[in-house]
Order: sequence, then C-alpha cells, then structure tokens
Amino acid sequence: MRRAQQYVLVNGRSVLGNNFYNNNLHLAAAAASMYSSSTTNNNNGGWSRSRWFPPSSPSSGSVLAGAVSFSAVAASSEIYAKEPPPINLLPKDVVLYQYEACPFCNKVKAFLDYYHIPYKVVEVNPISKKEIKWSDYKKVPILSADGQNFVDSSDIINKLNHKIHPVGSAPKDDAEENKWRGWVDNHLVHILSPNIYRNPSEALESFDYITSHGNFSFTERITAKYAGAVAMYFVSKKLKKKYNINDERASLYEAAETWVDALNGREFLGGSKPNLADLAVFGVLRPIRYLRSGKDMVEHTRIGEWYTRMETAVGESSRIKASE
Ligand SMILES: N[C@@H](CCC(=O)N[C@@H](CS)C(=O)NCC(=O)O)C(=O)O
Repeated sequence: MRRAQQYVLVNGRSVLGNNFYNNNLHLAAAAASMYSSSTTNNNNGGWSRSRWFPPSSPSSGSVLAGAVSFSAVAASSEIYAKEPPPINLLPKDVVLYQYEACPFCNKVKAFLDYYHIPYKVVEVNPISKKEIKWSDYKKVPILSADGQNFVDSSDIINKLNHKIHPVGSAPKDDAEENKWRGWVDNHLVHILSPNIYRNPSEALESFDYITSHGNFSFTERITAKYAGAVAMYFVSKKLKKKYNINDERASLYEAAETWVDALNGREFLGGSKPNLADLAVFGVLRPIRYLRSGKDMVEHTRIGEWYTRMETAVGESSRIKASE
C-alpha cells in the first residue's frame, strides 16, 4: 500500500489563506473544491443514456460517410464491448455521492459504467454538503452499495472490483496497473486544474461546466461561476508553483505522451481490454476532454486513438436518471 498522501489542488484554505473565505469567494472556493484533491491512495485494497459531455458535434458529412462511420463504430463497439459482471454479483442499490466534475468521482463512474453497474447519483452541494451530513467523511466520492458505505475513489474501486469478480477469478494484483493508477492520483490529477483554469476564458468555460452540472441554487450558480473563475485563475497560478509546473499545456501533453508510451503499442494498458489504470486515466480526463484543454491535448498528442477506444469500451453510462 502506498503512503497516504495529502495534497491540496485547489483548496482555497491552504492556497489563499483566510481572506479567501470572504464574501463570494467562499462560494467560489466551494465550487472550486470540486477539483480539490486531498488524495489518500490505497490501491490494495430504466438506465440512463446520459453523458457528462456532449460528444463533439458531428460534422455535416455525406450520408455515405455517415453510413460508413456508423458501421465502423458498430464494429468497434463489439470489439470493445463492456464487461457486465454476473448478475448475482452486481452490487445493489448503488448510490454515488459526488461532484459532477470531480476527477476522483469520475474515476469511480468510469468503473461503474464499464462494468455496467447501475447507480444513482446524488450531487453534493459543495457549500452546504447537506447531502452527506450523515457521513463523518466530508469528501466525495462516497459510494453506498448493498447497505455499506465506501470512501476514497481507489478504495471504492478496489472493493467493487473484488465484489464483481467471482471467487477464484479475481484479477491478480498487477504491478504495472497499480503503478499507473498511482500515477493518475499523484501526478495526472495535479496537472488538470492549472490547465482548465489557465486563462480567464478557460476558467470561465470550466466554471460554466461545473456550475451547470453541479448542485447549486440559481444565485449560487451565477456567483460561483464568475467568482469561481476569477479565484481559480489565481489559484491555478499558485498550483503551478506548488507542483513545479512551468508550462501547464506542455505538462498535459507530456503526461498524455507518457501514457501512450506506457501503452507500448497495446490497445489498452490491460491489453485487449481496459484495466483499472485505463479506467482511471480515462475517468479523470473525461471531464476535461471537450474543454479547450482536452481538445488541445487530443490535437497535440497521440492520446486521441486510445481515448476514442476507451469511449467505445466504456460505452453508455449505467447511471440511473432521477426520473426513472
Ligand atoms: N483521495 C480521495 C480524494 C477525494 C477528494 O479530494 N475529493 C474532493 C473533490 S474532487 C473533495 O471532496 N474535496 C473536499 C471538499 O470539497 O470540501 C479520493 O481519491 O476519493
């Protein structure tokens, strides 16, 4: 088990000090805490059709091109089909307490989606946190399943992974997989905030996403969007220093290239199917993929093909919509 490591990615308390909690910035900090990340690593241990991001809008190609690409997608989705666990091993009554844009929560969702485990989502209000009042643990994700509560994204995934694999067929502890899962928690997540809040327009784009998907009242939403964008723009500059990031885009591209190198020609780190490291990298990148930074990353690195394979492999979300 790796050493528990605490770090503050965008937590206003440590980065900006007490003044940060004045007035609207309190709200912004709370919104921003969706990307705050105190990581405790522990690697040992009717369904909706919703997506968090709209897929990039299809270009107006010809009907023929459309038909060809449709059959290509159909063929590839068979190749990278999901892996539904045996029905008797499916965890029941799964509820994920989350922030929509939180990278750790998105790691868990990538796992649930890939294994076709239906789950409800409770969007936590980052300011009041009233939805998790019952819990002593005050971060997200928190997952309840089969009447038990689990905390910490890696731990949640480990426990679920054990649950869904029949005795004797549990995947072996894989050093390479563990190494890259650790890389996600200890390296990749640090690079995200400096990128998505890189300049005022990107900070606004990110907060537009965060506040439109998060659990905010109308006034909170407006305040959090603008105050949050301003605050996080400055916070992201501090984070760059803290994590020795000179050029945030260069670091993002480097991380993407490092990951592609790790694949070493394989379709997935797990070979012909994604493993938990593939799901972790995909999970934390999913909230940024269609933001400016994610688009740049795909344009300037070789990660795009793997990412598209992952989108196909993970497929539709198994999230249960509130109305269903
Ligand atoms: N090690 C934890 C980190 C969880 C975490 O730091 N979550 C952030 C949201 S991304 C959080 O809840 N921060 C505290 C807050 O919002 O007050 C995990 O992997 O689940």
